Amino acid sequence: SDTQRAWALENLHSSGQFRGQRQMQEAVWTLTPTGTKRRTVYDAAGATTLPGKLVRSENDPPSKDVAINEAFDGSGAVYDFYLAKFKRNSVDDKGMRLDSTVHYDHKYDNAFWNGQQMVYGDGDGSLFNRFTISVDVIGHELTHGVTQYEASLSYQGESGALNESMSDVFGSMVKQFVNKQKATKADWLIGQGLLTKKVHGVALRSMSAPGTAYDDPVLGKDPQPDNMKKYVKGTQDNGGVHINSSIPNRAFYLAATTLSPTGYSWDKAGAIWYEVLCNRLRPNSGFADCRDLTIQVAKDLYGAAEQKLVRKAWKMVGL
Ligand code: ASN
Ligand code: ZN
Repeated sequence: SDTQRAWALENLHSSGQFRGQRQMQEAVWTLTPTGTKRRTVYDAAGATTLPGKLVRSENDPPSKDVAINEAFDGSGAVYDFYLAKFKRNSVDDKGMRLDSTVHYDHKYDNAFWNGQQMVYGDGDGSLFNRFTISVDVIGHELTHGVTQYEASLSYQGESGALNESMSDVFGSMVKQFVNKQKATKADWLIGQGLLTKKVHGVALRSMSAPGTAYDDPVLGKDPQPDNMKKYVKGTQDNGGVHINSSIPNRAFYLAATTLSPTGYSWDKAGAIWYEVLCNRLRPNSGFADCRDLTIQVAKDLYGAAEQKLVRKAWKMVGL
């Protein structure tokens, strides 16, 4: 089949027998039909060399290692979500392979997209569990890849907080898609299950009630603001990209639940945000730009009633 020929091309390339990376990519794209998931999972075995040892590829049986299977299944769910709801064919919309590395470093308390692949730590077991445990976190990391290929939001200040927010918005929708949850039935938490039982908290972040996800003697209190009036300035965290992302996050939560009171987040709000991410935002766009663009796209896609609800959602977070 074409798919098998595409994989054969990639294998030839990996073994150094094929022409250039670019030509190889183009050959793979033209041979791989939309809807073909191409996933790999690697094991860093506690080290930081990427990608590590290949431990699972498409069509392989499940591993005995739960983190390997969660990375594999989670990236599959993210692929399925983007294709089913936005007709998007992988991170680059050209069928790009989804590569993940698990067991990165020792007791590593994070997960990240490195510009080419996902990377997951095991957590220290004291504060954090393994980072593959929450499918919204997998959706969050892969959406950094989508943003890189689309709006390319600069990772600092307001554009960086929008970049972070897009990852939470689509990560949360991935979880709602997997759980078949309507907007008003979702918990709107990011990273539920990631904090150990020892921690006083329920998740990494709350999109509906920012600032309430945890309050713990070791971790401190969830620092996220629920309104532009409380925007956190400073140089830490690239100007608070993981802090102030809660402001556009809550605008999305309010838009999704009011635009689709009996439906799904992606029905209207998700479709608006997706169009804005892919075709309207620019690398240096800020919160007010995102507000104006989502208000405009609500009118373009749906009409005046929807436009009014999106305007109201942003107004409620001080924009
Ligand atoms: N988990 C974090 C994120 O995806 C890692 C980072 O700071 N880039 O935003
Ligand atoms: Zn992120």
